[in-house]
Formats: sequence, C-alpha cells, structure tokens
Amino acid sequence: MAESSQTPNKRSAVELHKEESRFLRGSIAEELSAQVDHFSEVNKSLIKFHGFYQQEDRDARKTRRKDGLGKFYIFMVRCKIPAGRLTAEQYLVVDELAEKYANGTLRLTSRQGIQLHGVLKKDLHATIRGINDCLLTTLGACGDVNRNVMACPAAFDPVRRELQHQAQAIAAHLAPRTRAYHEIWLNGQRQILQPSLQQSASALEDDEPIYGKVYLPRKFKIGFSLPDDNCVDVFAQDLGFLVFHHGGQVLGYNVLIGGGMGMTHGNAQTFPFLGREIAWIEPDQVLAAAEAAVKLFRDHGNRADRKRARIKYLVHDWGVEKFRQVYASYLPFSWQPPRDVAITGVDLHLGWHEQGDGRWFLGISIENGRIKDAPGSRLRSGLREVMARFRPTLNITPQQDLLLCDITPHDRPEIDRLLTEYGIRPVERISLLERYGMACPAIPTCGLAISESERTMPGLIDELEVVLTELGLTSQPISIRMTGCPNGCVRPYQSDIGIVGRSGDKYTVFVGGRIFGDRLNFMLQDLVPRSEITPLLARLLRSYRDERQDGEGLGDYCHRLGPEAIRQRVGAPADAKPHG
Ligand code: SRM
Ligand code: SF4
Repeated sequence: MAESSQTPNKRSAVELHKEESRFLRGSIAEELSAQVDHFSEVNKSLIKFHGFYQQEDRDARKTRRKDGLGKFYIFMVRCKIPAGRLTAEQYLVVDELAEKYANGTLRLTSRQGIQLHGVLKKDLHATIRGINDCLLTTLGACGDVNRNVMACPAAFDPVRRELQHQAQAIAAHLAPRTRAYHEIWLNGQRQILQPSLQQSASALEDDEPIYGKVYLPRKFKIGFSLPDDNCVDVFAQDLGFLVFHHGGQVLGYNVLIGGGMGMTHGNAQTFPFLGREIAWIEPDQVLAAAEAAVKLFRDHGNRADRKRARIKYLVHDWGVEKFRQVYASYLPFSWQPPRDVAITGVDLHLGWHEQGDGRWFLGISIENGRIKDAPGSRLRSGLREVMARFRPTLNITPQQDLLLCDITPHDRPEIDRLLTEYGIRPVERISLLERYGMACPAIPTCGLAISESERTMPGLIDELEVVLTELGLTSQPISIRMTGCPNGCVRPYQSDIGIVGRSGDKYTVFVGGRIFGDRLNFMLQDLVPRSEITPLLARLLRSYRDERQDGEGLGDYCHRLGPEAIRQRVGAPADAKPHG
C-alpha cells in the first residue's frame, strides 16, 4: 500500500521535515549542544516526536519587547503514561525534575499524562534523561504518531484492569521504533522501559514497520471505555474501544473511529466530530484492530493540509459505509457489525473506594490538573509527603485528577490527616461544578492560545457557584470545560457547557452536550466577553431551574429545547452556527 495518497509536491512542509529527518534525528543533537536558546523551524516540528514543545513565555513578551529583547524560549515536556498508571517513586522523580528544571509545578493532562512547563533548552537533556531513568518516557507523547493510550483509571475490577492492560499493550505495539530518541537523550543506551512500553531489542532498530519513514499524517489517539463509565470520553478518540462485559469477563468491543475535537474559527472545513461505530471485535483482536486503523490513516490521511489531517475527516468525507469497507480491507480477520450499546454513566472516581482486594484508593480532585503549592493549599508538598511515606500506586484520570491506589485500611486515617494538614480539600468540600470542570493550560505557555483558560477558570467557577447556590442547583452535576482556543484540548464540545477562547477576552459559549460525552453541544453565543459569561449562563440556569423535567440535566434540557429556543431564553442572537 502506498504511504500517502497525495503526490509529493502537494505534501505539507512537515511531511518533508519528517522524510528528511532520518527517522526523527534531524539536527536535534547538534542544535541541542549549540549555544542558542531555541531550535530551528525544522527541528521544532521534529522535537515533538521526542515529547516536547518549544514555547515562549507569553507573560514576558511585552516587557521583553519594550526592553528590545527577543522571545523568552521555554519548553514543555510531556510524559506519556499509558492508562495514566505510574508508581510513587516515578512521581517523586518527576516532582524533583519539576523543581530542578521546570517551573515548580506538575500538570496532569486530559489524556492521563504529566507535563512539565518552563524547562530551558540547556536543561532538556537532564530532564528527559531523568524521566527515562525512572522508566517513564516522553517518546511519542507528541508528534504524528499514536499518542498516550487512555483507559479508565479506577483499579477496582477485572474488566477495568483488562482495559488498562490492553492500553499498555497497544502503547508498546505502536511506540516509535527509531533509535534516534535513545541516541540523543540516553547517550545511545537502550533503556528498559516500564513494562507497558517495553520493546524487544530488534524493535529498536531503525525500521518503522507500522509507520514508515514519514510516520502518520498527524496525531492519532486511542482510548478504552465502558458503557457504564465513559470517563475517557470514548467518542472523542480517533480510535475508541467500547467494551462489552458480563460477570467480570470482557466479551468484546465496539470499535469507534473518527472522534476528534480540533477546529479552526471561521474554517467550516474543520469541526469537532464524534467517533462512529465501525465494527465489533473479539477480545484477542484489539492489537490487530488498532494496527489496521493506524495503517489506514497512514495511507489515506491528508498529508497536504494539516488542519484536515485527522482520521475523522476520512470518516466524514467517505461516510461510514465506505470507511467500513476500507477498514475491513486492513483487518486480518472478518469484519463483524457493531453491536447496540448506549453510554449510561460517567464516574470521576473521586473520594475513597474499596478496590476489591481489601485495599483502597483515594481520588483527589486537582483543579485543572495543576499540582502546585499555593497559599492555603500546599498540594504539591502534601502529595510529595504522601508519596514518600505510603508509596501508593498512582493513576491519573482523564479529568486531570489523581488516584492514590493500593492503600491499606490502616493507612487511611493518617493519609486523611496529612491531606488536611496541607490544606488539600476532600472531595466533599469541592463543588460538583469544580469536580466536573476542566481547563487547558492556554496562556502563558501555549503558543496557540487566543484567550486565558486555566488562569481564569477558577474565578469563573467561583462566580457560577454563587449563581447555582442562589438558584438551589448545587446538587446538579454540570460539566463545564474551557479552552483558550478552538483546538479543544479538554474536549469542550461534548460538555454541558463549553467555553472556547475566541479573541482576547472574548469567548464562544456552547451548551447542550452532556457529562456522558456522547453528544456534541451547540453554539449559544459567539464573542461573549469574559465578564458577560456568568450573566449569560445565569439566565440559562434560571430557565433550566424553572423548566427542567424530572431528573433532566442542563445539557439535556438545552438539547430538548434546541438552539433557537435556548437562545431566545437568554437573549442571544439567533444566527449562531453549530460550531465555529
Ligand atoms: Fe492539545 C495542541 C495541550 C489534549 C487537541 N495541546 C496542543 C499544544 C501542544 C499546543 C501546541 O501545539 O503548540 C498544547 C500545549 C499547551 C501547554 O502549554 O501545555 C496542548 N492538549 C494539551 C493538554 C495538556 C491539555 C490539558 O489541559 O490537559 C492535553 C495533553 C494530553 C496528553 O497528555 O497527551 C491535550 N489536545 C488534547 C485533546 C483531548 C484528548 O486528546 O482527549 C484534544 C482534542 C482531541 C483531538 O485531538 O482532536 C487536543 N491539541 C489539540 C489540537 C487540535 C488538533 C486538531 O485536530 O486540529 C492541537 C493543535 C495541533 O495539534 O496543531 C493541540
Ligand atoms: Fe492551547 Fe488551544 Fe490546547 Fe488550550 S485548547 S492548550 S489554548 S491549543
């Protein structure tokens, strides 16, 4: 099969960078040792495959410009952690690296990874080396490859454990095999990765049997979910596996393909899309089904226009029937039709839970995934002490929260006491709005941010909590997700409320999705100034309180009434488009 359906002269510049990179080497090693604080344009796209991004401290921009200085280059380093599972020892190493080389914070991500921000170029080698020394990796955390594989992080039943195991097997199978990473960051040594990413010696040769030398047209994302607990947002994945299970046994999976959130304001050719049910597979067919989807994307994905280079556009443009036929031609087994299944729940896994083996896990809500010490809550120090003393196994959740697992009943009171001592709030003291809320990093680190997100979300939550209290709605779960641009990094187009950066302090407000993540929301109003978001949502929440049906969630209410009626209720202009 040809590596790309596009002719070479139509391919994007990044395609050429990849092709000429000698399996992702480029001149990264040379530039790393050069006395400059950043990488050149070509290497800037290649370093992503190695798990880090070149960024600029956007807070420093104005003063530096005034002082006649150029950009203050910083780097974001991302750890790829399949199913979000790591040990306390690994966490402590990353925490130490955050102190030594980054901005003193750890950022849990919406795909169960960890990011460090503010690393200087001169410290990249030590940071990435340190991450590998504790048997984590950054290889393939970014770039045009399979990204971190997600799975429900809770540790309490055989089905979830099987999904976590499958996530790790896929991560290992689809990890890039180039030796470039090891040469550059590990001085040519082969590290023995965490079991999930272990590769055989032969797999470390410069041969990419699955990707080929130009890798994928774009990123590719895989997640495993349960119908009764869609905490991974399976419909947002390029490739989602929705398990069928009975009596603790996995019976098979529906394969969903084509989910993705990214879009560009004003470009109708780009849009969020929910994954479509494509096939049913048996439990032992997972790896082959994943490899088939990746190869299909490799061969047919758009290599000319990166804005349309996601598998969702193939599903959309071809239609499900044609997509199925092509997918079936990549499968080494006979295609079977998907089965009927509905999403019936989502669990954030917060608070204390019995694990099923006599031990417990504790889900701690981390506001927007940022682990830092702040006045009144020394979250980072508190977690460090708990890790050092009790050595729990850890799971990062798809909602940027943290589960401390394998805790004995004996240790529970002391862990509770320590968390209180450090000002870390138990889940009971955190509003439902905050628990279900997520925001992306945006300014000052993200180069694509148009508006604030992580820094403005806590204030917005405070304002909305006042409204919810006045309306008597505090016991109603409502998912609110905010991003600093339309790329959709915390999946804002499926939530009850999505707030998406539009232009400086103006946002587009979406409503009508829901916590289950199985429906896209619609635009309520465009270009809403930050200061107008709470009054707008207060009007919506008031009509919801007055008109909702028994047990109806906010998103379901908006969906039932439809865009026109909902816009009328809040006094929003009638002409908003679905997305963008
Ligand atoms: Fe994302 C780009 C942060 C999950 C869609 N994302 C970025 C970059 C790297 C900006 C850049 O390219 O320069 C952001 C770095 C900001 C920073 O300073 O840290 C960034 N994305 C994040 C994280 C950290 C958000 C978070 O709050 O947790 C998540 C890291 C996940 C991880 O561990 O791998 C993150 N990004 C997502 C998700 C959610 C998901 O995967 O479930 C999405 C939507 C799903 C999807 O892929 O469609 C997402 N990120 C994007 C896009 C849009 C891609 C597209 O199809 O158009 C971009 C832009 C791009 O790739 O060019 C992007
Ligand atoms: Fe950056 Fe936009 Fe992603 Fe937020 S949604 S992290 S602003 S790319």
